[in-house]
Amino acid sequence: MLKLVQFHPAFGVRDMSPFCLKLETYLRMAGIEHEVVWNSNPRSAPKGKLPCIVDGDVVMGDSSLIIDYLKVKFGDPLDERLSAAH
Ligand SMILES: N[C@@H](CCC(=O)N[C@@H](CS)C(=O)NCC(=O)O)C(=O)O
Repeated sequence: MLKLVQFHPAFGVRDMSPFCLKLETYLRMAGIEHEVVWNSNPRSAPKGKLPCIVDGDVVMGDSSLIIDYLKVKFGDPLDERLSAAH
């Protein structure tokens, strides 16, 4: 199963990083099955920052690049019905 690596929850917030929060929210809204892995050491991530994902042999950082990758792999259930006008 796809793993989302992100910081631990803190101060009642799921993740203090807006990038982690964005990506986890995307995964949940898009209905992509995933497992969250808590990690407080971003140095272990490919770009030295979190979030990152581990999807089989693919290890990828940067929330925007990850969402692009997820759209190619799983389709775009949130925005696929939108046109340039809507
Ligand atoms: N462009 C990246 C930014 C990720 C990022 O800046 N993550 C921060 C937390 S908000 C981080 O891991 N910082 C650790 C550090 O710089 O040591 C993304 O969209 O995922």
